[in-house]
Amino acid sequence: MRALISVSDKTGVVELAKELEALGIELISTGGTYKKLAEAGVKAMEISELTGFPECLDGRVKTLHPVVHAGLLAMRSNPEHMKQLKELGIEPIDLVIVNLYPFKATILKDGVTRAEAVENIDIGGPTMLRAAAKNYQDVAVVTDPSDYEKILAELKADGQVSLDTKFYLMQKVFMHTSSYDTMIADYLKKERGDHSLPETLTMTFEKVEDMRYGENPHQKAAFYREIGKKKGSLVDAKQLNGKSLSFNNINDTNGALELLKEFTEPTVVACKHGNPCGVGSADTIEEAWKKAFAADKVSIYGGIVVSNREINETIAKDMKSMFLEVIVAPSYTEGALKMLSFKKDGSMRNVRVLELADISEKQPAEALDLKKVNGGLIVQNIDSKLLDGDVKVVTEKAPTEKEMEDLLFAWKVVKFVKSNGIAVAKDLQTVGIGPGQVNRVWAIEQCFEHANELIGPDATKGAVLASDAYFPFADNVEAAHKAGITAIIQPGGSIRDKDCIDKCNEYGIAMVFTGMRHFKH
Ligand code: 93A
Repeated sequence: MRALISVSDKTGVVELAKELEALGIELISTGGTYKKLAEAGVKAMEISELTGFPECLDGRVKTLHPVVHAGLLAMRSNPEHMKQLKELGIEPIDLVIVNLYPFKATILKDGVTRAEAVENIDIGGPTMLRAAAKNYQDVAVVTDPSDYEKILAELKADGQVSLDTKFYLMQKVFMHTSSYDTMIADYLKKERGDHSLPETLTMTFEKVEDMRYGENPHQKAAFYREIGKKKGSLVDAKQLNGKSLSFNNINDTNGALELLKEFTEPTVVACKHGNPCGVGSADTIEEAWKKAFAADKVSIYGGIVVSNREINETIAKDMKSMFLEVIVAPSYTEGALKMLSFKKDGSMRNVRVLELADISEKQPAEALDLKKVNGGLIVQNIDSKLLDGDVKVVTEKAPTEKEMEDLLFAWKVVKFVKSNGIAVAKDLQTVGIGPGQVNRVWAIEQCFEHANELIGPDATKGAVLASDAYFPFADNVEAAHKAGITAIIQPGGSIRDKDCIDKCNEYGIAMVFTGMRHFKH
């Protein structure tokens, strides 16, 4: 039996080779691998000895030789193949242990050049892998060091690798080479600055971990990370305390973070079921936290809280008294982290505490938003804009400076509320959020009901209202007036805009149009 070993990731290769040698398997290996084995006292044949040809072009040509490939591709059950091998003086290769040049690690390195990346495109490795995998009935081909033990156990027990295992290894090869090539294609697309939606969507994701379950306990789930450099992503957050994030935690926290990125001033966002439930901005983060909490003291229970400034002990003291699922901030004071992580008796708290240093870094506008539908995928660019130029005052009355500040605050919030979405705000604090309603007036009414119930009967007096899409009818203005709303921000563009403007003028409400819609589903 002959084995060819050529690996970039040399984890466990010496131990494996020693065992193979002990089993009487003849070893052949390439430059670096050969050196490593020789240093460990394992006897192997250099690939150049097998091919009768030196490794050349800085290692670009090592195993690309008919002696190797005929040895891998000859079908043992085909007498003609075996006859030809004999005539050509080629011996079959039965076992291939190959892993590829570290293309991923190379492109993730800071300051990597294109030349360096291209040099790390493996040619000979995938060629061997594909050849060996195609001939899977006769050749066992191992790409993953975590499979070494499995094949060794079979070789020791039966003197061969089972057909079942070889079939499994074959499938693994094509998963490996296809994701390797996808990674290259994806890298090159970015290198060219090509942000088009291609005929075939090439993106590579790798598993971070299996999750306990998905959206519900009976759904299987895993978390995958997109390969490539990212900024401000939850995927790269450092978890300082608590259990690993659940499927819903990740979804909700991601939503809360994307909303938080709209703000540069100290801001806290509380989120539940993918919708913000309380948002506050202020001069200090303590004030912002107080506002986000005061906005809805009920829904925050079991919620997610994200802050764009350091969390200190004053805030942590409040937070530890409530049940929160996840907290994310750029940093924590030592005392705050202690309070959030441990109970009085020294036992661990359950809340997941995450640190994300570049929490305010936005995704590039060309980033993709993907949604799986049954049988397909709908793909769009992320909704990266907030406004398209200045807002336009459409009523006789213009908003005051303070109203304008609140209008823009509410507009930022409503962008991240599920449609039909309404956000009502006062003094840079949400006082009512109406998410996911099938008609707009219900979303508005829900806001007012919640505001009155959660904050008090006057919560919406003097507040402003933001709508993620235009008002189809003037009944929305009617409802806003009844609740005491003094200014409205909405995209405009309805055939009944005039009715709405007239109604605002009648009630002395200021209204501005953004000309931009922010549906979110
Ligand atoms: O440069 S290559 O594309 N040309 C080859 O002929 C070739 N043969 C094996 N890369 C090639 N390999 C790769 O070399 C393997 O896939 C493996 O990743 C690496 C091992 O090289 P070494 O043993 O010299 O460290």
